[in-house]
Amino acid sequence: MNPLIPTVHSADPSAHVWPGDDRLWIYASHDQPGTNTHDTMVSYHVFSSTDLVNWIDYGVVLHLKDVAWAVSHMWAIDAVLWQGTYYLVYCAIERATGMFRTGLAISALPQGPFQDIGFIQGVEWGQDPALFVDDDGAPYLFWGAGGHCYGCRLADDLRSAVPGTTVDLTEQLTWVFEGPWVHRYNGTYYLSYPGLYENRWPEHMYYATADHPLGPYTFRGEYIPVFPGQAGTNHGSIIQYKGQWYAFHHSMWISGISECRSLMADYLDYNPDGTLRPIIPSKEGVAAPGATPGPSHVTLLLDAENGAAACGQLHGTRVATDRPGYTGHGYVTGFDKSNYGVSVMAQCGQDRRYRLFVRYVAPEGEQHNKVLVNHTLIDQPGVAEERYDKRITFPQCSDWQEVDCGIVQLVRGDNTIRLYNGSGGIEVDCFRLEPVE
Ligand code: FUB
Repeated sequence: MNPLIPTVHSADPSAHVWPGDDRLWIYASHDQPGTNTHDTMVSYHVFSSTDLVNWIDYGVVLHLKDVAWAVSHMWAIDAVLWQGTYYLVYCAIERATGMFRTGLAISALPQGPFQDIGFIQGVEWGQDPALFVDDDGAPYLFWGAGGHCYGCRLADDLRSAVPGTTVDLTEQLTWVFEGPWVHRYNGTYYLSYPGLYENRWPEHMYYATADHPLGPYTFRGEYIPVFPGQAGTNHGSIIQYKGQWYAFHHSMWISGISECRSLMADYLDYNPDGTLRPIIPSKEGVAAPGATPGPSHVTLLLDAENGAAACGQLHGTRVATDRPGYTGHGYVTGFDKSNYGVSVMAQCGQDRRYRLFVRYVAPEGEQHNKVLVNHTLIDQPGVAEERYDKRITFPQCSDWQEVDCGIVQLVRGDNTIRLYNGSGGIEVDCFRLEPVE
């Protein structure tokens, strides 16, 4: 159902299906709840699903604090799997020049977290990047802002524009304002983009087609009109998943605030002549073929080992990878001194109750650890009343299992979850939060 991701405010969805992976991935920018400006955007989220109804939110995957060259405005993004590495392709204002740059950040896993490796050389005012890899393996970058749109061929390391290949596509893309996205259908290149009809807000979604990624493009019209509850902006991606085409975009359906957006998805179809059938954004939204449609269920999965890269922290503990079966990049071990622990950050769009699970092993016997949610010790159901000291019991186990820590209240914005004690004897893989409907 729409909004697709009701639990956290996110926008500018770039949807991808990676080879050999049956999940659909969305890379999205993040709006702080209650904000009335895009200028405060500082981080990105990643979501995955196999049915487009049940989703995993991996939390913050890149934050401004970890991008040395950037000062603000972490706006629209894209992602690419390139030579075995996942790249987040994003934009931000460069500290030295005040100019939008197109940053690259890398991860060995599609869900991040991503580590910045600098910005693409030869691209100026590189807002709203989209990276398209053609069938022959050639990478192209598109970007656009303030009523202009450009494209270029990228070098094989993605780090720079190939000199002499940049084309100004603005005149070919009627009403273009920003946010290009390129996909291919039946051998034709489709460049879709938010545009301002007669230079007036809000944005419509338009598209143009070409026989080559860098054009020339022919304007084809609108595929998402302005709709009730739309934000001032719209921005989207088009992709085929399990045989069905989808358009991902955003609205202000939950907040009613133009800068506090939520992801949307609708079915997209082509006419026999290859033109797109315009979409009316629907409450029903989408489900993958064979899946039961219904309200989206978004699990927050926060890997303990991500630490500061995901706005969490390792308090005296360390990351290990020796024990197989962990999620993400590893797990956290070394809880062997008083108050050693680990914390993760959970972002929410609204105050919401979740059931919290911790995935762990405790081979040496039952362990007792404290769990804080936003500076408050939580009680395990049925255990807390028996004792004064609030602790969660982690039964002995030598293979990964989850302990149910009960229902916790998260508040809109940033929430810190911390597990600590210091008795040793435990290794922590991840925190799973299931919204209580
Ligand atoms: O999300 C911030 C900005 O709003 C994006 O970069 C634009 O495309 C618009 O969606």
